[in-house]
Amino acid sequence: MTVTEETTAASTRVIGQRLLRKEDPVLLTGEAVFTNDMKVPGALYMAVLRSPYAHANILSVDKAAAEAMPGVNAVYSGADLAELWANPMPCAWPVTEDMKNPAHYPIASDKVHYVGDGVAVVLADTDAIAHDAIEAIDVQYEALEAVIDLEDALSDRVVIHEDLGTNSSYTWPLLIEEEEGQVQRSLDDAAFSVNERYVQQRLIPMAMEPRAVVAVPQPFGGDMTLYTATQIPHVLKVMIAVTLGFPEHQLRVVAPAVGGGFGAKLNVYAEELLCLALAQKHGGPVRWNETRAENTVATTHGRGQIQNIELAADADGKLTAIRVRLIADMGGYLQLLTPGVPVLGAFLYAGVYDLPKAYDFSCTGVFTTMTPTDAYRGAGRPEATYAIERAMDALAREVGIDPLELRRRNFIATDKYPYEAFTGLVYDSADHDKAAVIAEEMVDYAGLREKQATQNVDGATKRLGVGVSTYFEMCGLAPSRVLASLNYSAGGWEAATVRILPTSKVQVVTGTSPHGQGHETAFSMIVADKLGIDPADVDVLHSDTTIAPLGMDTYGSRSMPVGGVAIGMACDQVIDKAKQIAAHQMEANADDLEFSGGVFSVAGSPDKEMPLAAIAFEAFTAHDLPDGLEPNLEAQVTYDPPNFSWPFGTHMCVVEVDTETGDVEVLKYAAVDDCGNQVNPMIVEGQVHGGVIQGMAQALFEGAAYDSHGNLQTTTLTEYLVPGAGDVPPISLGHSVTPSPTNDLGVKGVGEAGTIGSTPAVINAVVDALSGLGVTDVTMPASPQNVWNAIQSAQSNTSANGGQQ
Ligand code: MCN
Repeated sequence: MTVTEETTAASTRVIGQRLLRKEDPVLLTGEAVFTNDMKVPGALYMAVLRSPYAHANILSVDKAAAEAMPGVNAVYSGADLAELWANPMPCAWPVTEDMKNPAHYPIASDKVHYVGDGVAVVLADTDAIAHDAIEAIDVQYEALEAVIDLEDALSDRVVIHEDLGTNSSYTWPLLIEEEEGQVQRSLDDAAFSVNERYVQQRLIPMAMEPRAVVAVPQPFGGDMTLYTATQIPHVLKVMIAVTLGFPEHQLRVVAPAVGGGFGAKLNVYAEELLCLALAQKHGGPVRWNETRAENTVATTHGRGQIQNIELAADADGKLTAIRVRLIADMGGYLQLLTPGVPVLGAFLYAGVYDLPKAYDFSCTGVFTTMTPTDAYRGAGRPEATYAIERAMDALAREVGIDPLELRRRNFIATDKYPYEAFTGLVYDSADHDKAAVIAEEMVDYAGLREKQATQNVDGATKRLGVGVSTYFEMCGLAPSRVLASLNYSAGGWEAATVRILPTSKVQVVTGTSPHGQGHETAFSMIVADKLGIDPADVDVLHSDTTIAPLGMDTYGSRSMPVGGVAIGMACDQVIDKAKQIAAHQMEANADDLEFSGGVFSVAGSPDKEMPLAAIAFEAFTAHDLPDGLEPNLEAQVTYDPPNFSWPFGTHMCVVEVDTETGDVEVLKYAAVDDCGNQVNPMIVEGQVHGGVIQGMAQALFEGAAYDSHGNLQTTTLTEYLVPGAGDVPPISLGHSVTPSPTNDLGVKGVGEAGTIGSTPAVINAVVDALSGLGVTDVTMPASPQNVWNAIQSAQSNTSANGGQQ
């Protein structure tokens, strides 16, 4: 079911239509070329031997048996390759001046810090020989104690990187008070308060395509092409140049078809640097393909936080202060954005609520002996939303009112937008009540509450729960100056070129790098609308640093609000130029020209008109252009957005929990999301749908499990429960449309919204179902076992308290 408002605030010709995705036919017919599909004659296959220990000294690496195997070209230990690295692997987000960042090289030489850390590589004639050969390498280790518990890690009982002297990488505070001491005073004076502890389990991103790399050097001259399954060809190129000292102008990075990334392909990985450096060393192509099991340890994980959140409220339940303390699991090393992920969330722990300047946030990033963490769909923002939305439910129980009513009392009022938040950030536009009303109607909220009162009686074994979550996404990261203030090492701009070819077909070059989102379709629609042409006449070029030399790539739901807006601006510039040519050709004043449906006409002279197609040919022949006008019909824009974009919404989940088995059945799910004007509503719905399932997966199914020795126990899809189509309920989508005032398309991002809204909605529903039994929290994922344990422990607490809950 889809509850619709108009999908765009203004009626336009193409934008707002549900066009089928033009990128799908090649994907559906298997024609798309992924990195590992590439035929590269003469390539050597690389395999990486990975540490079976979470924490150990490397005593020796015996390569002899592997080297002697037929088909093996070379075997290298970390020590053998040490001279190749001009610098350690990059971390682009040093969140504090004194952040501790251990030197991290693509292959470990003397010590390993997680199961999966690379210790040696083989180059061989085939992938199979390379994998056989790594098993013949004999590495002797001195095992050290693993550290997998975040609070244990913080205690420094076992220091993982001895040279740092501590496991704490950094502590990042954000204290905002109207008057000094206000947070503590508000907590002390609160009519109602809650103090909650939540655990964000580690998640393993599971893109359909694991990672893959092919490095192809030119035989002469030193040029190199790196094909890699990445979200960030442009950022990667710069980082490789910096890390390896590789001449940037001789490096081309291409992301061929990429089968999903979800933030985990937003990184600079050891295997990319290894393939490139070894291709250079051997003077021929080197390739690597990650296995699924390898992917579970060698690709970054997501989440991994312990959250402590305190809310203070007045007698009406209105929030007066928030205090948050986080411990964030960095894993064994800092990858590209590891330390910044919880910092990004720091701005969202007040959710969509009108909080006075009484906010005290602090996060400590801590090293453990597990796979490094980094961005995973939402990156810090789902974690923040989870904490505030769970805590709002706890507060509602404390105040004794309905959780939706508590939220309504705290919503930022629509007439306060644009709204300057306590952080100084300006939220662009929102109507929280509208989204909540749509969601309420979709699930019949009032009816459910009545049903719950009759169903959840003493002794009931099938209990009904209703979960609510409201959210802001904070995406389109961001004005470059704001990123600078957060110590982020890159800008937030995006580049676009719009080029009208002589026969009036259009080429668009974008610096975004889609990997499933459908940019080719959506961006074609923007151009079609602006230029009055058919979207089929637009070709969108991307993901190749030679074809699209400028770009900041795809993450943070930025491609539409930054990249798409840049394309719209480039179209406007092309139209301006075309107008000068049209005016010249029609001997009219440019100010008198109107442009509509792809045709310039002279105001008041309906017979005088010139189609864009004719102007394109004039620009090509250059036989009769205005003096001084360059013969092309092309514009390039580099757009640095003036603000983040602030999508928002309300999600509601209805569950029935079996108290005897702990089984959770999702009966209904309603997601109401507002990303401003929707360029392609079908793509938007697909994004929300996928996002909701990913968030629901965190709530109910997925979790990386480590044993006490730091061994990952969920290395296959039988242990790591990625939900299949049959595991998730139908999801009802609704939306409202509140255009962003900061760009002329009125768009906001949507790629992460579903993930952000859904996890707390599901867990709030489970806890709501069981709150009559004294349950206030359930460990994620809310598996039957975890739910059953929560019920048992609540009941034993109840009996220990003499029956009082
Ligand atoms: N869109 C639209 N109208 C809007 C907003 C967006 O039609 N108002 C369309 C866009 O044109 C684009 C799609 O929706 O085709 C998502 O746009 P946007 O919100 O700008 O997000 P990005 O394209 O920047 O994608 C990044 C985002 C993130 S951060 C993750 S993680 C994620 C996601 O997208 N990973 C994905 N969606 C994914 N979808 C797939 N299939 N695979 C992934 O790895």
